[in-house]
Order: sequence, then C-alpha cells, then structure tokens
Amino acid sequence: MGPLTKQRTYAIVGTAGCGKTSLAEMLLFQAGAINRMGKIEEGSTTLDYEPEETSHKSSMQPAFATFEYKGAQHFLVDLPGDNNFLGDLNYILTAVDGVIFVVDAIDGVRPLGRKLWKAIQDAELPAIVFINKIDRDRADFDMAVNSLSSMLGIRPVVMQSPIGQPGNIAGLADVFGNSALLLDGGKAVNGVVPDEFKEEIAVLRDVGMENIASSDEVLIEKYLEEGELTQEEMNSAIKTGTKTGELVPVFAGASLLNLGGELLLDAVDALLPSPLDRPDWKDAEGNVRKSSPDDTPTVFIFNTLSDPFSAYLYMGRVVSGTVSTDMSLTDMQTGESERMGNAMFMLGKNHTPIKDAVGPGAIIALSKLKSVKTGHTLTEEKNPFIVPQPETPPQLISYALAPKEKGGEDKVYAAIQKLLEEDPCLRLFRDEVTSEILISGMGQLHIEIAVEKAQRRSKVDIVLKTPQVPYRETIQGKVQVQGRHKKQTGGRGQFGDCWIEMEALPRGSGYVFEDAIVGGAIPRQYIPAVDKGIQESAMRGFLAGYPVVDFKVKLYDGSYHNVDSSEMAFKMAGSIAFKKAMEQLKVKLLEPVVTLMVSIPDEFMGDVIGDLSSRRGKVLGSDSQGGVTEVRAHVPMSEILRYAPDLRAMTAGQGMFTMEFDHYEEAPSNITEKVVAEFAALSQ
Ligand SMILES: Nc1nc2c(ncn2[C@@H]2O[C@H](COP(=O)(O)OP(=O)(O)OP(=O)(O)O)[C@@H](O)[C@H]2O)c(=O)[nH]1
Ligand SMILES: [Mg+2]
Repeated sequence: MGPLTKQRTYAIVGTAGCGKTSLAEMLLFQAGAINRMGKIEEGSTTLDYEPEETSHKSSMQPAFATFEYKGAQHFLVDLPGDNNFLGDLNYILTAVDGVIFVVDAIDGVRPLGRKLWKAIQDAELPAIVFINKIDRDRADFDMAVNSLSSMLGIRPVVMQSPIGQPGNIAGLADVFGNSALLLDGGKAVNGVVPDEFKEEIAVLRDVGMENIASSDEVLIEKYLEEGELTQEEMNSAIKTGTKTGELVPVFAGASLLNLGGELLLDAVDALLPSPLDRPDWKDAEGNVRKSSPDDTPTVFIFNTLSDPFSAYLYMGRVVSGTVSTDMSLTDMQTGESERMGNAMFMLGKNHTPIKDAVGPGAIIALSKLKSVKTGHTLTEEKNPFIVPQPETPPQLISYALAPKEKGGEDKVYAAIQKLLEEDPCLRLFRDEVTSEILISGMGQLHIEIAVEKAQRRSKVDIVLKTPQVPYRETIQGKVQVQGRHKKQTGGRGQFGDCWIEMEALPRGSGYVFEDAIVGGAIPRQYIPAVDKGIQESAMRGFLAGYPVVDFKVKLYDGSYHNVDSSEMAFKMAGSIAFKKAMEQLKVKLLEPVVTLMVSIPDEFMGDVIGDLSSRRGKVLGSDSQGGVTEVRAHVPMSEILRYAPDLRAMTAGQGMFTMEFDHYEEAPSNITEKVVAEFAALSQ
C-alpha cells in the first residue's frame, strides 16, 4: 500500500466512442501495468473483455484497473459511454474521488456529454478534461475547447495544446512552459516548442492565465496590476479551482498513438484529490465516516461483475478505515458476517489477491460472499453506517421474451434472472395470467445485449418480441360504490362489505388510500385487505390490461359478519368495489412521453423536425453550434421505439439521439382504440 496522499481513485467518463477504453489502455501501458497496447479494433484491450464488448467494439459495463504510477496506487474505472449502459452511473461516481472527462476532438461535447457532466457535478467530483483523437483528419481542438464553455458552462484552462495540422499532428506543447512532446517517426520524444508554434501557444497562455486569475480574488488583483502570475501561483490556483469546479484544466492527446498519456497521469497525480481530501461520508441516520485509515473499516459495494471462477465479483470501495484480508465485516443490509479473505485487485478480467491491507479509496473485488449485493455496506456491526443509495433512472422500455423452442419458458426466465445480479437496471417480470416473460431496461440496445449475454452464458435460444409500451390507465371524476362479497357454500360462508369513494388525482400522484372508517363498521384487521384487493385489481387494469394510476380511494363504510368475515372476503369486496367504480367512471388510457435529444449536422434539421412532428412530437427547442444542431422534443414513446434506423437513414448515419422517460399524457382517441382492440384480440 503506497502513501495515501498520492493514491488516486478516478473514473473515465465521456460519450460513446470518444476513446475512453483506448485512453485507459494508454495509461496502463505508460504506467507499466501492461507491456503492449491492445486495440479496440483487434478486441485486445485490457478493459473491454466481455465477448459482447469485443464483438460490438464498445464498452457495456464498467471495468476496473489497479496499477502503480510513480510509487502511488491508482484505481481506475473505465465507464461505457452509451446511455443504454449507464444506468448505474451514480453508483460508480459514489465510489471514486475524481474524473477524467474525455471529449472527442472531432465532435466536441455532445448532448449526452452535458448529462454526464451534470452527474459529475451532482456527485461533487473534481474533473480534468482530456481531448482525445487530436490526430484525426477532422479534429478541431479549438472547437472542442469552445464546446466545453458553450455546452457545459465551464471555464477551461488549456494545459496542453496540439501543434501541427489536423491529420498531420506534430506533437503536444506545454502551454505554461516551454517544453513539448514531438512526434518523431511515430514516437513521442521530449523537446521544446518549435518557433513556428510559439505565437499560437502564447495566445493560449494569456487566455489561460486570465481564466486562472479570474478564479481567485487575490490573484485577479495581482494579475490586473502586473499582467503576470508565477508558475507556483497558477499551479495552486488550478488545484483549488479543480476541486471547486471553478476551473477545468484541459489536456490533449491521441490514445491510439500513445501520445499524452504520461502527461495525463502526471496531471491526475498533481490535480485530482487523494482519498484523504474527500469530505466525510454521512448516512441517513447522521452517522459519519472519515475518509481516513484510522476510522472504522467500511466498504461500499457499488457494482457486481460476473466471473467465470466464482460466479460473481462484488466490487467495493473502501469508504473508511483499513481493511485487511483476515477481517470479517457485517453486511448492514442483511446482518450476515462476511469474510474479506478473498479480496482482490482488478486489472480488466484478471485479479490478484490482496496480500496485506488497503485503506480508504481502494477499489477491491470480493467473492464467495453470503448475502452481499450491489448497494450494500459492510462495516462493524457495533458501529453502524449505511452509504445512502445512489439514484438510478427508471427503466425506459420493455420487451416480451419467448423461448425459441416450445416449453422453454423456465429456462429463458432463469437465464435472464442470472443477469439481474450484475445489472441493477434490468427488470424481469412474468405475467401470472399469460405466463409471458417481460424484460425492461434502459433502451433497446441494453435489452438486446442482455439477451445476447443470456443466450451465450446459459445456452438458450431466446426470441425478442415487439417492444411493449408501458401504457397506464386512469379515471376522470368521482363516485361512491359498494363492494359486497357474500357466499354461502355449505359450512362457513364468506362475507365482506365495503363502501368506497373513488376519485381522480393529478397526473403523477400514483395511488392513495384513505381509511375513513369510524365506529368499527369494518374491523381494523380487514381494512388493509380492502386496500390490497383494490391495488391488485388496479394492477390488472380495466380498459386494456394496464395498471390504473392517479386515483384516490376513501374507504368510509361497510359491514361484517362475526363468523363469515375474513381477509380473503374483504379483499374480494375491495376488488368488486373497484370494478364497479371503474364501470361508472370515465376511464382513459395514458401514454408515456419521452424527452428526446437529437444531435445532427445543421443541414438535416428540417427533415428531422418534420419527421418528429409526424410522430406527434413537440419540439421544445434547438441549439446550433459548430455545424451541429441539437433538437429537444417531447415525443410519445410508442412513436419512437424504432427511431435508430430511421434517424440513421435520414442523416446519412450522422445523427445521434438519447431519450429518457418524462411524463404520462392522455392518449388520443385513435391510439386508445387501437390499444384496446389489441388487448381484446389478445384476451380472446
Ligand atoms: N485516430 C484515433 N482513434 C482513436 C483514438 N482513441 C480511440 N480511437 C478509436 O476510437 C474508437 C472508439 O474507441 P474506444 O476506446 O472504444 O472508445 P470508448 O470511449 O471507450 O467507447 P465506448 O466505451 O463504447 O463509449 C476505436 O475505434 C478506437 O480505436 C485516438 O486517439 N485516435
Ligand atoms: Mg469503452
């Protein structure tokens, strides 16, 4: 265990395909953790090792690396860039102390980049920026830097600037020094900034110095008086600015050419915080953990990976204290005692046992645990602490699944169920009535890949059927009805009787139950049964089999029988009352509406907007910058389920989009009719 002041724990974050995994590969190579640089194109990188990742050439789950750089331990997490695989982003951000935010030099910051940046800010993590792919023909470093301020509203300070022409890059210049890395026959060698680039670098230096000065009241005065800051003043201001988010230092390079890696590692060392700098951890009960090796040993499990040897690896971040392999800690969610004996360091799919002990900030893999799951906290039972649960976005889309061969439902269900352990954003349901299997996730690709994985691992053939739109039903108005269940068959009868008032609530309210029984018209113990009967019927829907939402039930009267009343009978009474109320009220179908963000070259804007209105979309706004237009719109989910191929066709493959659930809206009557007819056909 190296010195904790030098230890770094950070995530690599950025939009799809900007080069995060390639960057991690370069960093691992520079640090000597691997002795040859793998390539995405060859499927040979250290951190994209799952077969689905190598075949699609894209990351689909977080990957971890532990390595040493200049005598200090680094814990790196490489994240996917696609929204489909980022449902657990907040879990990862909880586990790290800083971020390398990667931006593609061709695209600059993209719409999803804005969302990622916001998550980093919400997690209060300092970040440094790396502008990658500066070697590419169409790379535009200035545009990429400008997009940082225009899209993210941050004050970038360029620390390293590419020199040369796009497509013919000469190297990297240190903006605040005179040194440069010059490419010579494909290798980067140390040198000085060539004369022809000096002026350009001087301009960047002035802009940077002014930005640095503006971040600090004392410095700005000195700068305005003297027009200069010393190297020491700048370094310390950048360090503080990075911590507060006031300044964001920008580095550059080309991961594929192994250019800029060492400078970036030095920047991580100099500018990102150590675990000791981290603010105290607090839980919902007001308990505190200091990010110190002397506090109570505490580990937060923030991710689960599948592993060929021990089924699952549980990834933990040491929150506080010193964790050694001869220790047992208590799972605070289950009360089980768990051994730390199998703690390991990760390097892609490889792991090595931890020999001694690790302090705060360490990212470790645990295996052979009894009850641990993602989100649990392990600590000493006598001194409790529970890391608050990070938020995950709601599932966006559901598909029905079927086995290729008849009768294979159970096998298909089991195959997907195995994935749930490692993927907190996947949901699996089985309709008790139709026995249909439903899978929900973050998007189409998320579900397709999950199915691909399940097929490979469990050797089943699965057919993915049409996507299911999660419609809802709701009511208008208010009524009072009686639900009476009475049966006399031989011996003991069944009797339950309730009066309810059912009324509509505003959109998004869900379901509210009010117990207004006075004088024991219904005995206490049967009241929850009425509620349950109503909820269960509401789940089954009325119009088209979708859950009924946004309504209130007031239970205000009823009667019972000393012998014949039971929970079951009152549940039936509740269900009867619900159905009666539905028959008398106006029932409406609600459809989910998503916020869609499309980013396209300017010239396609007209086509894309026209197409969105034909999908009943409402454009909320658009922004154009650097030749790229970003359109935001509300669109009913049913109209946009298969948007990817259409957008590709419309924009010659240059369009990108993300979407997330926004709200429910009353469906137009033609849609309602269609959905009701489909349901009727299914239930025949
Ligand atoms: N020319 C050039 N290509 C690069 C560079 N860095 C990465 N690439 C290529 O860009 C593509 C995407 O690289 P990845 O490393 O998979 O990017 P990523 O950000 O990890 O992608 P996701 O994890 O799928 O979001 C691959 O084809 C890489 O070879 C670079 O500096 N220069
Ligand atoms: Mg990747």
